[in-house]
Amino acid sequence: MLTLYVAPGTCALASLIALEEAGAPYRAVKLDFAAGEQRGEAYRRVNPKGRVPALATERGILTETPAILAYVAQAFPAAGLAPLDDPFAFAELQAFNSYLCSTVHVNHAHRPRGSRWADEETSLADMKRKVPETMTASMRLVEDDYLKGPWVLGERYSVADGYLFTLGNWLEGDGVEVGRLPRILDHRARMAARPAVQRARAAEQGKG
Ligand SMILES: N[C@@H](CCC(=O)N[C@@H](CS)C(=O)NCC(=O)O)C(=O)O
Repeated sequence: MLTLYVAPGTCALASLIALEEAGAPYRAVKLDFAAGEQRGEAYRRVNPKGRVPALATERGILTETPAILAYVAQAFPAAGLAPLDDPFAFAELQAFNSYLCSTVHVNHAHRPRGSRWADEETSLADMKRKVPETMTASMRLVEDDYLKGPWVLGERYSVADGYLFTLGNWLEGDGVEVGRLPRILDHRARMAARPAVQRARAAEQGKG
């Protein structure tokens, strides 16, 4: 039995979607961010980074969304969530997920979590102001160059789709004009209709 540590509205949704799509046996443990539970002593023993997601497996704990997604795809190969038999296609999947993790997510974090990088109010305000521009630029790249359609990798659905859907849900809040990203919007609508995504959303709220 796997345990995934989550909080509502976070990037942990991507890992929940992967587990649901895989039909994996897991339980979700919801942290209370408002109470700072992610920084508490108990959770620091799970993930010293103080972040979600963290996946507890029988071999130990995994963190970082791209690693968790690759683990789920490989641990449950029958679900077909990654091109495991094709090194190039698997690397393309990893490149996409790494871009979301290292660039798109970090762009977004400059709005709610600017205090990771600066202390001055003016610096925080400046970082927030920049977010619509950086998020628009990174998602434009996804829209025009990386989302092959209908799924991220083309005809083949993969763990990258749940990750794009998860970060894509932040766009309106980040001041991105989503009407200019019709392919991402279409992808979002098709993802929202998937039963596994609906179950993941319920689990994210602690209703799974
Ligand atoms: N690179 C990590 C980022 C994890 C991360 O920043 N998670 C956020 C939620 S989206 C978090 O736990 N934030 C808690 C905090 O900053 O206190 C990943 O992709 O898994």
